[in-house]
Amino acid sequence: MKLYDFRHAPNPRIVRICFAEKGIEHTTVQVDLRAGEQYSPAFRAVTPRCTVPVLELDSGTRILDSTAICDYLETLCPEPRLLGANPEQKAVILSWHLWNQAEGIGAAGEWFRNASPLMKDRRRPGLESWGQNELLAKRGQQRCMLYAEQLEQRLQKSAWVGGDGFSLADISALVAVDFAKRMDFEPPAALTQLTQWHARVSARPGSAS
Ligand SMILES: N[C@@H](CCC(=O)N[C@@H](CS)C(=O)NCC(=O)O)C(=O)O
Repeated sequence: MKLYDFRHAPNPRIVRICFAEKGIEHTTVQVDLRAGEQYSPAFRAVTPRCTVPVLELDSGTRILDSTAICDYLETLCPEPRLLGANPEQKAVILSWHLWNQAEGIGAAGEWFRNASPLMKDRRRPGLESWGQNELLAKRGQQRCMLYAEQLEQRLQKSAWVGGDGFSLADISALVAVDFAKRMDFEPPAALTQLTQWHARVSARPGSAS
């Protein structure tokens, strides 16, 4: 199996942590998004979306989305479980995971893409050029705070984001919070459950991936 990755990007990190938690062997190819390698003819032949992660199976089949890749890894190697032990748990975990991607990574991404000089004319992934927008940068920053507050509320009710144990929902929430931190977002100290959960999840060996 070959993972097309970029070590500084959030969605590939979700997949890297799943690989590490499950101890699944694979090779990695770095696609340097800062250098524009996602637009190269060679990578466009891998995916017309020009995004990472992509998982290429030994059969040649390619999986083009982080959630689909994590689901595939779970089916291939069910232990340790990251998507629950039954359909109900899986649905709850996925509902939090998808929320983390849309509202956490999505918020930090909106801020990053509209504020960072690295992302000039790259407000959206893909070949089309989209100019940056100051209002969207501000909105992304505000959405990061809202996400952190809502995550705190979830963690007041549940020790883990997805329910009874560590899961994909904790992985994507960690990636979302760390991505926001790279934009100088610091969750307020009053968000105590979030702070404790973040320390607990960060201490797992796989989180260094
Ligand atoms: N829904 C996709 C989103 C993939 C995505 O947007 N990846 C970003 C990195 S986190 C990317 O490749 N961006 C390319 C670019 O910014 O040009 C997934 O979860 O895998």
